[in-house]
Amino acid sequence: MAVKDHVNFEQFMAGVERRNPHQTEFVQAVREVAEDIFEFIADKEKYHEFQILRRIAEPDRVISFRVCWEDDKGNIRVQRGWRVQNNNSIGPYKGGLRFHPSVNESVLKFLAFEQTFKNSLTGLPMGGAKGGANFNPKGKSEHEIMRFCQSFMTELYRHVGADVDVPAGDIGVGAREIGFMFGQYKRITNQFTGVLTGKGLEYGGSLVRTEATGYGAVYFLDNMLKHRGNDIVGKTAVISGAGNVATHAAEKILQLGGKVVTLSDSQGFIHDPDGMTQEKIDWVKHQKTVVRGSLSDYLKEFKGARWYAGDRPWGVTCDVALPCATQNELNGNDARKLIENGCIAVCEGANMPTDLDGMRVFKEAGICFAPGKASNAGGVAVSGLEMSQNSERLSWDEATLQDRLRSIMRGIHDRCLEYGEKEDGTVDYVRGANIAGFVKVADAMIAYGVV
Ligand code: NDP
Ligand code: 2IT
Repeated sequence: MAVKDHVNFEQFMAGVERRNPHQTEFVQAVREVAEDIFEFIADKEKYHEFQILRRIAEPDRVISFRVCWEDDKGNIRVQRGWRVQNNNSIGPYKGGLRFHPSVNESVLKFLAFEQTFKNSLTGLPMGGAKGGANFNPKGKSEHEIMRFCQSFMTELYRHVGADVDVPAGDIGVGAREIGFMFGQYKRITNQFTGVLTGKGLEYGGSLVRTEATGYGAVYFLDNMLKHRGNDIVGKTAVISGAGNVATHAAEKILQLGGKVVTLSDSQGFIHDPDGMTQEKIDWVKHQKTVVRGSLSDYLKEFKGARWYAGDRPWGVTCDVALPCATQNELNGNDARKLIENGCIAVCEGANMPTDLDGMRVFKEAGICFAPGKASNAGGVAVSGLEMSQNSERLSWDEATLQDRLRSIMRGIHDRCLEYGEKEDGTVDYVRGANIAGFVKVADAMIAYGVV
């Protein structure tokens, strides 16, 4: 076959920008991956020939739908829901659902694109997808949440399935919402199958899934530090977020001998110089999943802490930082502050929390930097194990799952080394994760031919 003309990186990105106007988050996520991939495939004709990156950066499909529900006063409310099925070359589509007013097509396309690489990195057979709605769960009653979830699933059910697409939780979607959606799926289809993960233990959920993302991120951090002859013992950690990922990351830091001095929510951050105890973390979990109130109430419960309204925690002196709230919550200035204050490692619990400028600053400073698609993959990995358990209609014990999570995170770390280790011994985890995630998906796509 004759060698075809190839676009270069800038021409490729110009095309992505032209085809996806105003989708800034999606373009950002593609740019961050494409830079490494273009360099890697420069001398690999087959990846050009099959237009692999061009195809991964075009979702298989974007499904968008209306979600009508009735609030407690009887008003009819209308939201927009989506499922972005990015790529199913290595397994059924898999990825979370996000309910947050900021959700739009760009955000879900970026998340589905990232998920494709992340899921590949886990070594498990899962494709990449993401979905959600521009629904704000804050201040809604249990009944309103239930009616919304049921209405959302009444459309989503026709696009998902245990061997087709398996959604899970993300921002604003936890055990409660998964329960309502699973109940509705079962009611509509009359089938009890593993169509969602993150389910309750009584109806097919997996032990360790709740903790997996935060714990996994800290295992990844530990692997990074150990690779440099260091560890978490005695390290001071600054964490953003106060949700599923942040609280479990805090808990694991504590278990491994570190000290956690901050958590944050959308209203501000808490600085507790004495360090958080398990009791304090349990209070935060309760406050966010049961009371559903502000993190600022921490001050009423525990002495010695301060609340910084409307601010983020990156100015607090630390050894390690874990952004675990949302995308683009850490910019170039934040990154410079962290480095000036002596931070030696940043491990992303959220998806794309560091913007492109922030990543550049970390890269130039040569600190350990773990991109979310590698370091927060523990959640979807245990989701993959939940799918395996559902398929064999068995439940594995906690020790087995904890072991599997630890070894999957170690496997991801080692896959990053394979493509990211430099001659001077330092590791570019971003490059490592991008390339290792890409290769498996790309080779599967080549095997299928032009589809
Ligand atoms: P939760 O809904 O449990 O918690 C989210 C936390 O982040 C809350 O404290 C919330 O504040 C804060 N937050 C959300 N949006 C914003 C915003 N726009 N600005 C400031 N703060 C914000 O979500 P998760 O912990 O599940 O998810 C956190 C991140 O981790 C996301 O990026 C998600 O995609 C990623 N992730 C989650 C996984 C999982 O298994 N759950 C797996 C892998 C990645 P408030 O309480 O005020 O709402
Ligand atoms: O971003 C993510 O990896 C998740 N929200 C978890 C997805 C999943 O399918 O468990």
